[in-house]
Order: sequence, then C-alpha cells, then structure tokens
Amino acid sequence: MENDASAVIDAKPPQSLTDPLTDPFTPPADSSLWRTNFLLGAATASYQIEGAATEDGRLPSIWDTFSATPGKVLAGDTGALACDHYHRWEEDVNLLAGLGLEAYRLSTAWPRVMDENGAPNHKGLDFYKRLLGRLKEKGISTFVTLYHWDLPQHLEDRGGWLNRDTAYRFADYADLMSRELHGLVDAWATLNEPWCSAYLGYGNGHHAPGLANGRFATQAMHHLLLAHGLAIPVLHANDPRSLKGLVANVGRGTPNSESAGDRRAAELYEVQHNAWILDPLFKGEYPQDLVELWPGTEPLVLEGDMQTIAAPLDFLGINYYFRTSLASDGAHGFRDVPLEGVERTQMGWEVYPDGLRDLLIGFKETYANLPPIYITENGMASNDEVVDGRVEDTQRISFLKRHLAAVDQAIKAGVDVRGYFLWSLMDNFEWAFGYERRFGIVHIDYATQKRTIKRSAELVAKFLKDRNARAQ
Ligand code: IFM
Repeated sequence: MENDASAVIDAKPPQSLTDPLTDPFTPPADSSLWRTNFLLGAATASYQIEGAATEDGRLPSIWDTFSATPGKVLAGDTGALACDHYHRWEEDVNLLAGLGLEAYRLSTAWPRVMDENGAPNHKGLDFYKRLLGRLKEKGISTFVTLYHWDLPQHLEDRGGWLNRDTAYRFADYADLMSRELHGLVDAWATLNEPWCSAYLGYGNGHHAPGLANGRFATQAMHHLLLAHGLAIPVLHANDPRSLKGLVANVGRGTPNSESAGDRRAAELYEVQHNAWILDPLFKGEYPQDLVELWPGTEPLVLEGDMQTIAAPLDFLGINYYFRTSLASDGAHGFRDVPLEGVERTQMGWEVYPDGLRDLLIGFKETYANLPPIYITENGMASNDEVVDGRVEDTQRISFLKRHLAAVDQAIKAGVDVRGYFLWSLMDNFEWAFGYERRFGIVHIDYATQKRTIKRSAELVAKFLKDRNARAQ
C-alpha cells in the first residue's frame, strides 16, 4: 500500500473549493488531507450490514441470540436482514468506487466461515473472496477486521470470552482467514474495540452476550487481548506482506469541575477506556489504576501472556466519537455528568473534535513504541431523511470537517496518522439501538433496501476527485 506519511505533497486546492458557502467540506489548503498518500475510506462491520443470517451454512452468533431476546435491542430489531449486503455487495462496491473512496474497512463473520469443529465453510469464505477480489479490481485498499463482535454462539455456550480456550479458537480462525484470503487484504485488524466486547458484553450487559459482572469484564478483556496476541504471528506467517494491528475505541474524559476528585475521575475514565487496552499492547502490563477503579477484579494471567499480547504491531486503529464529562462518585470511581448547552448527535454524544487531537498527541507521548495510526472510525448519527431524493446531512458534513481538522492538527504536532475511515459507509444495525440511529454517508431505506447517497458523501467524493486531479 502506497502510504508514506512522511512524504508531504504540497498541493493547494483551487480557491473556489475552499468557499465555505458553496463547499462546507473541503479542507483548507494547508491541510495534510491534501496529501495523496493520506488514505480516505469508509468502514462497516459484518453483523451490521450483511443480513443472510442463516444462509450458506452461517451459524448463529451471540448477536443473533441477543437481538432475538425481548428488551435487548430498540424496537426488537435484529441483524437478520440488515442492509442485505450479502446479496447486494456488488452494488455496495460500486457505491464505494463511485464515490472514489480509496479504502474500505469491513469485518468478516466468524460464524459464516467456520463450523463448530473448526472446519472451513467454503460458501462463506467464497463470499469474502468475491467481495475482496472486486475491491482489489477497483483499486480500493482493503482493511479487514476479524472480530467485530459476532462471536459464534457455540463458543459462547462454552464460556465465550470467559473461557481461555476461545483465544486459541480465535487464532485458528485467524489462521484460516489469512491462509484463504492472503493477497486480498492490505491490513488485518484482529479485534474491533475490545473495550466494548469486554465491558459492554460482560461487564454491564448492554451488548451481547449480556452478562454483567466486573470480574467477568477484566477476564474477558484478558482473553480478547490474548486472542489478539496469539493471532498476530499467525497472520504474519500466512500473509507477511499485509499490515497487522488492532482497532481500539478511545474516550476523552473531562472533569466536571476543578476539584481534585473530579480531575481524578476524568483520569480514571481514560484509564478504563484507553490504558486498559493500550498499556497491555504497548507496555506489556495492565495499568495499576485499574485496581483502584475495580478492586478485586484482577484477571487470571498466565506466564508469558503479557509478552504475547505486546507483540509488535504495524498499525493501531483508533475509533473516536465523543467526550464525556465526569465527576467523582465519592468512592474510587466516576460518574457521568452531562454538560449543558453543548452540541450533540442523534446518539446524545457530545461533538468534541479537539478530543481526538488531544488523545492522539497524548498517546504519542505515552507510548514510545506507538505504531502508525489509522483513524478506523469516526462519524455521527443523525435522523436523516430522504426529501425529494436528497439527504441534506449538514451536521455530519460539519462534524467530519472539524474532526479531519483535528487529525490534521495531530499530524502537524508529529503524530503519524496515515488514514481516516468514515463510520459508516451506510446506515446500518446500530447494536442495542437497532436501525433508528443513522451513521451512514449513504442512506438505507430498510423497507426497499434503496441506497441514497447523502450530501456528505457527495462532498467527500468531490474532495477526492479534486485531490486526484491536482496530483496528476
Ligand atoms: O456502530 C458502531 C461500530 O460497530 C463500532 N464503533 C462505534 C460505532 C457507532 O456506535
């Protein structure tokens, strides 16, 4: 992949494109985004878009079980059909290509490609071969995440991520995928957002499999990270030319007041969201502060685990969405105290682009061996509607522009950020919020499966076209 962040191309956009009235998206002339080696793409995940939940030998995942459980997902929505991408993938690849997006981040569904005994399901594998092959033909870089939360239900039935054996089963799955798909994948990510899998899945039960126990969360996290560490050398052996990394969602905390208690609350929030994952990866240890936050929940760690987890990576994927304001809970933890009068999205999340810049700079200062970074997700949900065939998602356009400016500031401060993926290519199944929350730059009418390109997508496409034209 041609993507050397050190080579700065001095390209200036034509004056007319920077007029905020006619083009509210195009970055300013001095933005790093004008470098043609800064990768701009979009992301999705298997369970959120594929549908075809029982087709071609796909086994049930924990999200099929969870979403079928009354009261777990808004309006009782499930991923059974989703965006029907399993059948409409050609149309979706054409959309990506038509927009001129340079990279696509997708995930593969473990229950689609392996049976209960670990044998390959060739029908499922063929789907990904066709999809990735077409993306390659179109010249689109492929970022493949192996685990975006759809654990096979039969593994959950044996303890899921609480069972150390699941980490070894994950390494087998990584082995199969990298043997079958090598040459079609530019970058492999082992896990998407282990914080969500461990904390929301096993700590507070908001996500599948819906367990709520603090001790479970730390043990699940350890096995997830172990799975990651076991998979990295396997991916490297089977597909040495691709990049290997992990995708982490990171959170910015801000104290609700200047009091020492609230300042400590904000620190602990970031320990829980960021250091819990990044310290093991880049320092080979869990943060000491976790003990203060969750006394008595230390996971069982076997000799050698931390070295396995800290295997060197080619990249770190960062997913960033919002900032949280925190106060002390009066004991050793924190509580969320929402700020008044700030801009929010359909999710209720605060729009705070500076948080992305500040976190990126902070990570560079904290971790001496931090690899190059891709922003693997950033975006927002809005209640978008098609009116006369058009979707005017003005808040999203402004959101994207401001977050890309924050990325540019981080690059100028010395952080090696090599690309940015919009979340998401299309509206999709937003987990516990079902289909109500719309994150796409392409609108989905779920009744007809019609895709409508939103204004934000048109402007991103226009920018990419202008950038390419200038690079000729
Ligand atoms: O939709 C999710 C995605 O699956 C993981 N990162 C956050 C997104 C928005 O909530």
